[in-house]
Amino acid sequence: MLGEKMEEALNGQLNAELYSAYLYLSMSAYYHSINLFGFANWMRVQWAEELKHALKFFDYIAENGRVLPRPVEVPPREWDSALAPFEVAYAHEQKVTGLINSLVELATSQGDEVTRDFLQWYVDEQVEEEESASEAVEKIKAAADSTEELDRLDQEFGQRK
Ligand code: OFO
Repeated sequence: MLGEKMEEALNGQLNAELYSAYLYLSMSAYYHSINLFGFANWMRVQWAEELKHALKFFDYIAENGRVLPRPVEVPPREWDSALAPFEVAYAHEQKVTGLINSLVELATSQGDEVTRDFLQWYVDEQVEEEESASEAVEKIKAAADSTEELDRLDQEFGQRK
């Protein structure tokens, strides 16, 4: 059974993962609106990843305590360039890594080894999350000055599954 503090913090993270999903879906909508459909696909795939993260928290909390839904913040809707959402995504993933690390610290301080082990999956996942966002930022920066390069990148991002 989860301690009260741990349950509260995990519910907070469930909410943060749902926000991440909504943020990436909003970014996908933005890219649709500027006809970068491959970029939109990349963000939609990321949305699905975040739902997976959220559901893993949901299942763990439900099995060991109580899921307590709360409102999910509305994400931004507009950005001023093709690069901007990915820069925001990278900064966002760095923030999420910090949130996961805080959960690990809490689990450790509460002597909750089971939750600490459960969180290890997220610790590893965040390394990939940061890497893929930062890689995408670099690729967009390299392609930004040429329409042809941007089109090529749009096709590449369209292949993400
Ligand atoms: Fe759930 O890793 Fe991104 O936010």
